[in-house]
Amino acid sequence: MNTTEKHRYAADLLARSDHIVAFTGSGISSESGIPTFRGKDGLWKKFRAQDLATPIAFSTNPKQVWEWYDWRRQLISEKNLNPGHKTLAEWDNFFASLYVITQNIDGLHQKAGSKKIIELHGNIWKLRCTQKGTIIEDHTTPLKEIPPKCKICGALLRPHVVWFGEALDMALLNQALKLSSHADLMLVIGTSSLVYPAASIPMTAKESGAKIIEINPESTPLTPHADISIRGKSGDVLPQISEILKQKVQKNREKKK
Ligand code: BJW
Repeated sequence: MNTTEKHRYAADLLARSDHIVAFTGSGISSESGIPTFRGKDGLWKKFRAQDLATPIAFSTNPKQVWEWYDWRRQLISEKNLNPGHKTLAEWDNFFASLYVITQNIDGLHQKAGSKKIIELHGNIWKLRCTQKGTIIEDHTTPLKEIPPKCKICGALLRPHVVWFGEALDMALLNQALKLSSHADLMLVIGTSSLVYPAASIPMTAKESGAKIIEINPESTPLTPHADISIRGKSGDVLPQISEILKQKVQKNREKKK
């Protein structure tokens, strides 16, 4: 199949599916200028995950961890949505049951207007009290105090994100697995499919009978299992598929006249 045929097939599958899940990773935000984790210019090429994204790193040096998150919050706040985020949000109008399950913490799917979103790894705009677990939303950049403290009890606040070695929120993970096992179609967009348990979600969908469309400039461990693997940037590919989809809808309407 050439690229155009793959786009047409993807649009066909979308048009035929009742339960669609878009499973996204940092690649969907890379065209907004937000670095991925593992690519050539990825965060883990410049920073050591064990110093910044583990509970031990935070308990050893909360200031260092918070300085890194404060820098990332500023970076994200300066970036704009890209056509990938916008297309998924627009698809809410076509597909009543479309869910976005994201590993991203940048909040850009919400900003684009997607309505049904599961954030598996948390959200960088939320801070959590290390004593009481209270979650507050705070979009201030830069933060006024590093490390920030809870206004209610004075304890240290931490980023409301999931670090290595930490369990994901079981309720969210179970909801994601349930949606995946009921999906007819899963689009896997901009993830290296390396980080577990999130990486098991597309395989759960596949084993339950869903078709898998992978959109990624690079191959991943999921590629051999995908029904369609589209090598390209999500900000290019998603709008192209959407255009074919709109033409289909228009043709169907004209036929019915
Ligand atoms: C584009 C593009 C464009 C670029 N368009 N695409 C073996 C089996 C199972 C688990 C493990 C295991 N070994 C170790 C583990 C544990 C570990 C893990 O999976 N490690 C692997 C690295 C091996 N997992 C965990 O620790 C998890 N917790 C856990 O297992 O708990 C167990 C437990 C149970 C009970 C009690 C206690 C514990 C937690 C994982 C948390 C991950 N956290 C991070 C940081 C989040 C916060 C933050 O951002 O600061 O989440 S790490 C980072 O990786 C981030 C991401 O969400 C996640 C996935 O990365 P993603 O999004 O896929 O990015 P990249 O960079 O990897 O890929 C980008 C892709 O985009 C590439 O493919 C590009 O080609 C593509 N791309 N431009 C489309 N324009």
